[in-house]
Amino acid sequence: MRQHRRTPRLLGTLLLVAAAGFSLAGAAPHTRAAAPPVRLVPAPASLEEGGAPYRITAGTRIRVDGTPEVRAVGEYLADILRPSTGYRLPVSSHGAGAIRLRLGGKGLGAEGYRLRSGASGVTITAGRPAGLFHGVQTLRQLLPAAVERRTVQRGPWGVAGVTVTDSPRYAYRGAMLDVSRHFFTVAQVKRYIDELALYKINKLHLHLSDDQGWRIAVGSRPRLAAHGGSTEVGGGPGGHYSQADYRAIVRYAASRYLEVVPEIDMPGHTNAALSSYADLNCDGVAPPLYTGTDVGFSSLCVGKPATYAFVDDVIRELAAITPGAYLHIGGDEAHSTSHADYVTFMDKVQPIVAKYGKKVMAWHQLTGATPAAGAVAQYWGLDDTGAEEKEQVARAARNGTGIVLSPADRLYLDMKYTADTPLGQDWAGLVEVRRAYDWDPGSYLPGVPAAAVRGVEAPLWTETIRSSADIDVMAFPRLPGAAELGWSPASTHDWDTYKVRLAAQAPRWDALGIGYHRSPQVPWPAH
Ligand code: TNX
Repeated sequence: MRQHRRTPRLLGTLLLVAAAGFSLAGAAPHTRAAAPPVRLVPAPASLEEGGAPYRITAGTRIRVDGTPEVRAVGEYLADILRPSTGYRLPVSSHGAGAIRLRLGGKGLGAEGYRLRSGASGVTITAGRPAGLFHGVQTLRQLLPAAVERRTVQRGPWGVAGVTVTDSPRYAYRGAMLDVSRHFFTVAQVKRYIDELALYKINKLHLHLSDDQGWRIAVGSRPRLAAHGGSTEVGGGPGGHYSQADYRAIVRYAASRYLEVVPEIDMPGHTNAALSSYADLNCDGVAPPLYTGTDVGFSSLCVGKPATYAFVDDVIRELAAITPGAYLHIGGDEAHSTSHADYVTFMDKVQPIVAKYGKKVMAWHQLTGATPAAGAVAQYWGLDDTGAEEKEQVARAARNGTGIVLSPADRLYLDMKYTADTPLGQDWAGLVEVRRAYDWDPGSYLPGVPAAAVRGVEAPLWTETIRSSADIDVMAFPRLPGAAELGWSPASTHDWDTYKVRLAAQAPRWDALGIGYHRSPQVPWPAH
């Protein structure tokens, strides 16, 4: 805790040093600082600066502990560094290596790490490979932004002398991508995963079904993908993931230490399913496919046994290809389902999730029914959502339901930044960068015990989002703020220092080809 409190002061000092560094670079362009100033997002739990910098050179080797996971993290690091530095950077579990990835250390937890850099090299130590991976993200941010480019760049490749001791505030640090309203290919999802990994996000929630499209092949129900997946908002061709595609996403996410949380939204948001199988409708008539953006008009037929045979098929097949602990069953905006039917539905469906070895995750409307043991409710209300609705969530939390916070007027990445943001919606208001960052997940919902808060998630709904460029400009720069809320100790929370650390990310996004909203709230460097 003492160390935590030291961080903001250190960051303040850093800003002064950094400002001096910049003016120097401006005055004499060929004078290159030994290492860039330390500006990390998310803020680490503890950062001590001082000592000589390390410089990566043509002779640098990466030494890894001999397990396949650690070696893979070493290769991942080398794959980032080789194209821009042009160096060989061999990865080996033998001999010397100035960059070391090692398992060990005490008290770093499932995802924590220690990074020490000095004249002789950089050592990242972690209890688990996930921690090494997060430490590698920190190392990337200690290097000049040009290291992210895919062609050979001019060095030097300095890393400031630091000791970072770091572990996350929350175990659940998520981002959601709605692949239903518009379909996104496996390659597009992988690209987003790489962006999430940069900021130590560890959950990818995929919204796989909605009124406009069913996006995952279910072998026992082939029309869901073949018919239900055949369009999207605006009437485009849609698409779906084969189970092999989905497994490839899960594997790729795992290689970046993210767990996939798949969502099948029920009982509402189900027009694509209702259109695919007539017997899921109370009147036995399949509606046409839907390509608009209304919500709340569809419902599975709660009274029919066919509904639960369907849910069993879907959950069984999805659970079999999902190594993660959670299956998200939606449960939001069931405006065409009576309250009694909603409760009945959730009482029948939650045990199916348990039967296939998974825990229930659902939007917070689930707390209006009876959440199963071990369930997690995802809050997507607003700051000014009524006290009664918040109290219902708080009561569930006090009874053991976990809470993930996605306040729509804070973390919905599809909300416009300002009235003239070309993409997005504004039903929850305008969400500029400061608003997205400047709140505390630990005290956000009155009456929720701190221990019930599992973390945060930034959802990106895609009614208006069609490409990776669209994803990027809505996610950046708000996503790193969500990541910091999930990772960094509350004691580091400070908009004035955050905005400077955030601004320093922009050259990295430029190098990575990530377009972003140049919010006037953030002191961006000149292009
Ligand atoms: C509300 S958030 C929805 C989604 C929409 C989103 C658009 C939630 C659980 N339901 O169906 O896509 O607003 O911002």
